[in-house]
Amino acid sequence: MKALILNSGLGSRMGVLTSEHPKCMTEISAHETILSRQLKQIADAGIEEVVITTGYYDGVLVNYCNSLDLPLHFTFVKNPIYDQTNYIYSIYCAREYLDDDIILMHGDLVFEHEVFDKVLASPISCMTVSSTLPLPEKDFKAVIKDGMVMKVGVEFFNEAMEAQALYKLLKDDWKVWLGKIIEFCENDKRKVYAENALNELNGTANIHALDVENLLCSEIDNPEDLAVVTAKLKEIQSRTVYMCFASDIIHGGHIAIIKKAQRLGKLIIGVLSDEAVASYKRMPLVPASERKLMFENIAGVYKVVDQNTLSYKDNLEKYKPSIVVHGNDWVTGFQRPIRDEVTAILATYGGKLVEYPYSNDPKYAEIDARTRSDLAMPDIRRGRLKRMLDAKGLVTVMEAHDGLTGLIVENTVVHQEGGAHQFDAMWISSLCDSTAKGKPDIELVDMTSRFRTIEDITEVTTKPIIFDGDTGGKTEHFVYTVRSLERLGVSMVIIEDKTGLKKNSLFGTEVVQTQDTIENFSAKIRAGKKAQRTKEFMICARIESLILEQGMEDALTRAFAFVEAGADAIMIHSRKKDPSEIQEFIEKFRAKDTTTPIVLVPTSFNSVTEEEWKQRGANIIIYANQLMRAEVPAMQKAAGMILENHRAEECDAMLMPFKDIIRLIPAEG
Ligand code: SPV
Ligand code: MG
Repeated sequence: MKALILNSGLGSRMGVLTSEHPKCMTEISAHETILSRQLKQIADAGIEEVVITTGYYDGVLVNYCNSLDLPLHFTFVKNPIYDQTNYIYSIYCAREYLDDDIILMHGDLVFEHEVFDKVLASPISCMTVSSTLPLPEKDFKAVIKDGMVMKVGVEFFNEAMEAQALYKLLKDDWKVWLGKIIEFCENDKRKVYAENALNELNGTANIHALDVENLLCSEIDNPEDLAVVTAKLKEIQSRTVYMCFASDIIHGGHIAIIKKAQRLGKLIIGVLSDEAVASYKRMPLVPASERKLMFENIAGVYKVVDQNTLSYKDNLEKYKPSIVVHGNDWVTGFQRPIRDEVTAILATYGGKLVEYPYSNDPKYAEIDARTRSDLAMPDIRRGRLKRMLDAKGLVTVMEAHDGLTGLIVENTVVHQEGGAHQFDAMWISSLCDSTAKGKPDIELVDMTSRFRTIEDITEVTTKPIIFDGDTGGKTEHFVYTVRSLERLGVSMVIIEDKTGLKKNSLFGTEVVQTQDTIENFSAKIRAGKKAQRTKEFMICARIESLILEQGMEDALTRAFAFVEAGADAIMIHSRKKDPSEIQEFIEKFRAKDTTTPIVLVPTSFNSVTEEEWKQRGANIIIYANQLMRAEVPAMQKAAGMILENHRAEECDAMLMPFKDIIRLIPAEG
């Protein structure tokens, strides 16, 4: 594609403004002329070849273009009789350079970027018109029929719209018009507009009327026009544009949309907080403070600000951007409510939403997949639980006991209020790991086997892992367990203050269970903390006092002692349906310790919502066995139905087709 700019005219109506240079060099703002603006827009669009017809002050014009230092290749064609002809003859003089798709514009035309973007995006030949501006008395109007330009001239008032000489002309259409221009000039019709030749073609040049309504697209004929255009440009240049980003990395697709947004005004970028990102996809790899730095270092970004919620409300009310830019992917799907809120707020103050097509380029999907696979790496996975706790205050954890349940925890998403709700981490329960192997939960399944379960899960997932370490075993063994878990990328081990043959807590006092002494258990914690090699790994002390009916005081004394010994978190457990003893513990613990994370396993006391636990001061909620309890009755039912019916047909309705199960399993390239 080539650009053709017609600059042979005298510009005599501009008065002294054109006494020393051609009209196109008239300044329209502190740092641009009509021509420098046009050329910059052309270069930004990736067009490299520019043909400029000259006449009046051609030497000044050539030097000026070259001094702009733009990535453009110029061909200057002088119309030797510019003072006796119209631009139809300038085009004729340049005809040998015009064998391509052409962007044609008059040299005195000023248009805003959005207009040029629309022209460039047009799949067919087009001319800019306005359905909203009044018909000018003496300037171009286009007669339009079925959306196509039939005639262009100053004399048409019927079925016409205001029109500007900014065209995109596909090669074949341009050929038809240029042929007619040549015919005119060779028959000595050189003092008319090039559009007079077009008008004889009766619409066969296939030029579509591109309605740019009130967007700036005006020619400058006299000082009054100049004043109007300058004022409008000032308003355009003061516009602010808002975009929000949640990504960890910036790739070419982001840069392309940022560049487009920058053309619409001063670009403010909102960086979504870690908490907000984690609430709708996953904990970001890069914290918000660093993500902000990335955007601050992109040339031309006006300001980078925090966006603390998925909702744009706070920032739209604070910054009142003239325009919000977003990909069109949120027109449907779970982000729709966010979009609806944005459009409603913009409407309150006359702001505008601009949506660009969402890039489905496989190379960006590949970058995303690569980022995801990085998340699975032990060093990256391990530290994310701590960061998530800092960012969200409360994290939710679901039990996984094999690769498949790991995938379910990894991928189950519920869309609510414009966000995507999912589990933050996985719990590798001793109860479910043992049950999956048909064994009792008495530390019978040895660590080698437990680690194998972790690996089955880490191979196919990315979310952080909390490991149920039972009693932690002998202190001398526990120190090895800590390092093995760190190597596996586990974020936290929870060990319970019991000793001897451990039984599952849900049995409570129905079975004999012995609580360890504060001294012994504190020593185990200390040894574990000393053994760990990574700074993010956490050891959580689980207190069994309420399970074993030792009272609240005992629970609290232990909790403070274990924190003193180095525990990174405290888990308090209960098997009562009534949550009040847990609530009392949190209240009393928080009165003295406001920071150590509190972990809960609300299997029995399951009526309290996550939000309420958060308000009370809890930080980690573990759903410890629900997936196992869901699968066992389903399997028993299927087995029973087949036995009853002596065939599988009857139970088919309750079964998931295997093709759907297979979809859960990622194909690794
Ligand atoms: C587990 O899931 O193995 C636990 C939690 O330790 S509980 O079963 O509630 O004791
Ligand atoms: Mg357990």
